[in-house]
Amino acid sequence: MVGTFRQRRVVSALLLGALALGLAACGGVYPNSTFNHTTEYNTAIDELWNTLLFWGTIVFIGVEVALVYTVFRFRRRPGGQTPKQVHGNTVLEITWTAIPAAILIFIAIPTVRTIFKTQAKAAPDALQVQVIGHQWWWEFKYPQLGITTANELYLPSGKTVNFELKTYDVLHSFWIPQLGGKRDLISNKSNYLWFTPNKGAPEQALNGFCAEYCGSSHANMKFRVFTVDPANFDKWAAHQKQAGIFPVPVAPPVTAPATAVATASVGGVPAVPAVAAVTEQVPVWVFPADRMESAEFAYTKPTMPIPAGLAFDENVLGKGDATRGREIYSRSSCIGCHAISGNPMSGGVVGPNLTHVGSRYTIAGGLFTNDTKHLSLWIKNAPHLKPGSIMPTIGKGLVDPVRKNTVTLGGLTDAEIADIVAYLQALK
Ligand code: HEC
Ligand SMILES: [Cu+2]
Repeated sequence: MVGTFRQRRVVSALLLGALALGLAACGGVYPNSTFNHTTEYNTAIDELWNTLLFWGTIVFIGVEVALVYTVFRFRRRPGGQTPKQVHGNTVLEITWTAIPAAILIFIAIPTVRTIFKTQAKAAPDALQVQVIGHQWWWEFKYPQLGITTANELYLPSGKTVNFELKTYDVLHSFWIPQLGGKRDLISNKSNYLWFTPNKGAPEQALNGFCAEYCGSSHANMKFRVFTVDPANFDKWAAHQKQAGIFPVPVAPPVTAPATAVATASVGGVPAVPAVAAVTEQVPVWVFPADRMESAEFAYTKPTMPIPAGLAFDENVLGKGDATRGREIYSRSSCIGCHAISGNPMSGGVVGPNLTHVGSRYTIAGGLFTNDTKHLSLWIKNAPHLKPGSIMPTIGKGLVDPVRKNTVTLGGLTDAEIADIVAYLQALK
């Protein structure tokens, strides 16, 4: 046995500590990890990483062994002589050029192969999804299906999805760590990214992020991704592509133009025009609420607290009338920025499409849960909840922290906002 008892104790304590640290690194739950095999894309990247790590480890060990050997073998000894002095050594120089060149080949071949594989054009039958980055939320369009939604992305497992990445304003970056990617959204240019969520994989809720600094609420520009079975995706899509209509037509199907839903004019402003005949309503399908509530997907839930000092009249909170809400919404500034297919007054494109806002789990770029309290406060005073928000303060008499004005004309009372909330929540 070499070393004293004390030295051996220190060495074994260090080894034990290293082992404990190593094991601890394996035990955690890392929901946003990128080391996954959930798509062919991240599988290819992970395999490349493992290959490079393997060759890198061999090089590291080789270099360290040679270094340590040299240090000990040729160390200065008492009475030792000056070693032979040389100048130039062709064999040595060729060797230390050839070895790194060979190593580079080992790195370059799998790297270039992976680049070509992941940058190739997506299969022509892929599901097309347009991703449009906005300060500070995400717009998702499914051109083949006629769906426009925001901040919640549904993907069918086993089907290749081809993202066309664009921006409405500044640079953003689209990133779903668990599925792979991270690609920039660049002005006046479309970038592409494609992958296929594994066929038959369990349905999942995942986090998505903006990964390119884009202004004051960059950190608040998140989204949710749901990878679901193809049959469920079809149910989701069948519902989402319908118009967002309130009151929801019920059986027997309405065949005549729904004049009954249009009410008299309010304060001289024309009533919402009647909606074209609706013969059928497909029921809403979203990722199951009980699974969203479970600990399994707790990491996707918003945690941002409501800032202090924001109040909403408890007497009207959650007690709005949806029919009245539809009228107020349809004559307020909302319609200039938001679209609701099924409400012909509402065709704005500055803010998220609200056609099925009631069927979404979150609002404002995944920042808040889509419940009565958050929705009411959001409409009343968005810039206080989200720094820099492009959506202005709507609450009558409040001061807008971005625009520094007091909201008078066009401002709404808590009772009016509560009505709008009831309307938006009815748009499942
Ligand atoms: C000047 C344009 C503008 C006006 C006016 C406006 N909004 Fe918005 N709205 C936005 C923008 C932009 C967002 C996204 C903000 C973000 O997430 O950063 C938004 C977000 C929302 C959201 C959250 C949607 C989601 O899926 O995240 C709701 C609900 C909403 N607005 C309702 C309303 C209502 C109701 C009104 C009228 C009382 C209104 N907005 C007026 C621009 C506007
Ligand atoms: Cu950003």
